[in-house]
Amino acid sequence: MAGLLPSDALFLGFDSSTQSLKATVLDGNLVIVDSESVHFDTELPHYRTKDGVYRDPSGNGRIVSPTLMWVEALDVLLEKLKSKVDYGKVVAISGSGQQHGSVYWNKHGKAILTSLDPKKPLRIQLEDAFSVRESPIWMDSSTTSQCRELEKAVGGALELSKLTGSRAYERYTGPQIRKIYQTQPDVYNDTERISLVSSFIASILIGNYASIDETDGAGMNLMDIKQRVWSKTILEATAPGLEEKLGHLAPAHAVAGLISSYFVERFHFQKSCIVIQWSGDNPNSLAGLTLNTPGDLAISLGTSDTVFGITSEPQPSLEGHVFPNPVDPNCYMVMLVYKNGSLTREDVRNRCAESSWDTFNKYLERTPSLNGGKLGFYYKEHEILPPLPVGFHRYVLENVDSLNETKVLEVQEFDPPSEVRAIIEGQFLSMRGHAERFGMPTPPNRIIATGGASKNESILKSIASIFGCPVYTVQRPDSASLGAALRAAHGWLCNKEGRFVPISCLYGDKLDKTSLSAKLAFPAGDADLLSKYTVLVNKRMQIEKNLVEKLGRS
Ligand code: ADP
Ligand code: XUL
Repeated sequence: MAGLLPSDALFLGFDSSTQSLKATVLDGNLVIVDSESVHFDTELPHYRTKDGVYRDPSGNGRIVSPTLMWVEALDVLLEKLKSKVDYGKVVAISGSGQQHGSVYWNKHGKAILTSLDPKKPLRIQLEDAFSVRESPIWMDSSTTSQCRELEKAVGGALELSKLTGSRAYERYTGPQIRKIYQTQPDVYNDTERISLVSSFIASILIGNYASIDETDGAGMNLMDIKQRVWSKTILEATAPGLEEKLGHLAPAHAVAGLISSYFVERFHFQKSCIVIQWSGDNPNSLAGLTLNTPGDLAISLGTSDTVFGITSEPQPSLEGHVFPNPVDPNCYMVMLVYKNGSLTREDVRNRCAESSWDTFNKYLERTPSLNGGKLGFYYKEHEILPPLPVGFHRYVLENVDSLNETKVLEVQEFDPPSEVRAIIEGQFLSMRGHAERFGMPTPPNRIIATGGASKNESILKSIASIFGCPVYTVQRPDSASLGAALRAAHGWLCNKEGRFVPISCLYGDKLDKTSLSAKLAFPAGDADLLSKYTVLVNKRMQIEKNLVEKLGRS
């Protein structure tokens, strides 16, 4: 683009997410030339995961994934892609990892990484490289006591949020590390290095430990978000000798290293191919959606649902998260995260809509907006926002159309079509309520929808009505691997120029000619309906507050 990228070069972006490993390949004009994926449950069935994870049956909130499964997925994906993509043309690689998940290398980790044998698959060679074989992931909620300890160490939850960008969350890596240190001190002591999912796969690609990038590093409760360095106070409160195990932080656009000879010899990558720092899936989606206007929001509907935008003046608070922006050092990313996203929608689809998205959508279209006052809260997993345990709560609000005093009745069940509308309206009313409370723009100028469920037009239409703004989509729902490929190109350019270059230089005014451009999917909904939803948002937030007071984690 604008001659800044070589026209015959390729840029490879990965996304190691909860349910699959995906890849997107961009050419020098930022046009997608190929994509591929490996679905964990179905393509690697010997790990016996469900949705890519193991849930502890005792209900203690422990959720992990087998670390080796991610390694084997890389073996399989590179084999699948090699007949379609000339790896010799790839000049830069980057990737996304599900945020917060952590990998624990044992004392042999570095030696194994630096001596990989190109004749053998990665899985066989990395089998004995880890001190913890099951990586805690973002869905875990088993570290509530460690969260409170870390908050106490810096003077409270708000103080921790001001320092690191978030109060302590169970899934964040700091509390996870502390739990391992407290419950398995030998395992902690045997750990040479701790990686995030993002820096873990970057490490395999460079054949050495890769740094954690400053953006994904903000999802650990360990990094001073203003200075972008580890906070010594919190490291000490987490576990002894932690700084050495974490290594240095690096900016997202930096080069992690040259690709290792393993990939040059086994897959014929060129020796000069560089690996750009990997980052979190949400930050890379922000890059892939080219989100650069403070009034715009993105909604990602993957295994988790997230809402994010940008700001130059972040106000870290008791809700939501602040991360450095991976493509703009002067700006931050703000985000809300829900654990009950696609898998909880699938549960309703399977129970009430014959396990079919078509039937699900038919029910959504057939039921009236506002659902005749039927309002639902569906937590199939312990929720992050609000911090409520597993459980379903259904209410009927009388006179929901009249905006007057309404009576709220709790009920046990809804008819199937109403249940479908209740989960969709419930999820997006909650997003709107919390986004407003977190200071995100209302209504946004526009919403860009991404993630697996963003291909569902009936869901997009509900978003446009509830938020009162137009909804856009991009060419493919996988913005995290697309964003990673774009960041590979960005990092390549910064490296070539020897300085940070604004990412917009890659596409200039020709965004429409690339695979990054967004298209209008639905215009803003009706204004009268929007004002009714505004009333409903407030009522929902009141009911939610009562639920949190009664049942919430503290
Ligand atoms: P992740 O990257 O977090 O693993 P994805 O973004 O790949 O997840 O999204 C996967 C989810 O997309 C599936 O769990 C599925 O429920 C959802 N999905 C796929 N197609 C549809 C559809 N037509 N309508 C609603 N949801 C869908
Ligand atoms: C973000 C989060 C999830 C994961 C999903 O804070 O926990 O969105 O990144 O992969």
